[in-house]
Amino acid sequence: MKIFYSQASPFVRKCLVTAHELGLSERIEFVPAAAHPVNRDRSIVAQNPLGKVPTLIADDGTVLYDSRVICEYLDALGGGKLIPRAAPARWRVLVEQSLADGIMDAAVLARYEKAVRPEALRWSDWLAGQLDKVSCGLAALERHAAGFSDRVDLGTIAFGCALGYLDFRFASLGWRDAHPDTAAWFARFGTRASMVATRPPAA
Ligand SMILES: N[C@@H](CCC(=O)N[C@@H](CS)C(=O)NCC(=O)O)C(=O)O
Repeated sequence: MKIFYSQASPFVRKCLVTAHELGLSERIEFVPAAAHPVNRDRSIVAQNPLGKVPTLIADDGTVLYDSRVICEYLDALGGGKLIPRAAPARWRVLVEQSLADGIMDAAVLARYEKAVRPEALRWSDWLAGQLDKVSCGLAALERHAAGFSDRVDLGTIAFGCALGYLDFRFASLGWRDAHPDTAAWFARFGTRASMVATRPPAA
């Protein structure tokens, strides 16, 4: 299978960590792509009209997006170890993924606001609103992190990728200061081979 990817994307990283944890990473071929909300990469658009990464082409040609669908596909292929089948664990893990994805969405939009939008068009309240989503998301994560123990599933993988993206693009937020349980958990989780192998490039 092939994945349209960017090393900087936390959503791509979520899929790649998932693949690593399932022993599937060797089966994935990387297609470098330049996903951009304005200068849209037509090579991605040809497969996924949204033009976003990650986009996965399965071996039978099926095109899969977005990252949630790709992770579910990989989990099915790899034996279903990362998304529990039964309630309540299933819903807990899927909501955790939603929270982590929401932190990533807000952080990516904040990044675009700072790095893509022309300075004259920037709106500081809008940026503050995105960063407040990140902050509220981190507060929710902090309430649960002490209970994660050594869990490895789509919920914890997604949180790991969200925190890794904050370190990559928003180190100045200093999120660890007010979130000690999350920081302690991430210090362990971030050393997993799957996380080390998929680290974003130096900011
Ligand atoms: N909901 C999507 C979000 C993916 C996403 O936002 N990817 C960014 C890169 S981190 C992208 O492709 N941006 C290009 C664009 O917004 O057009 C997913 O879970 O895969």
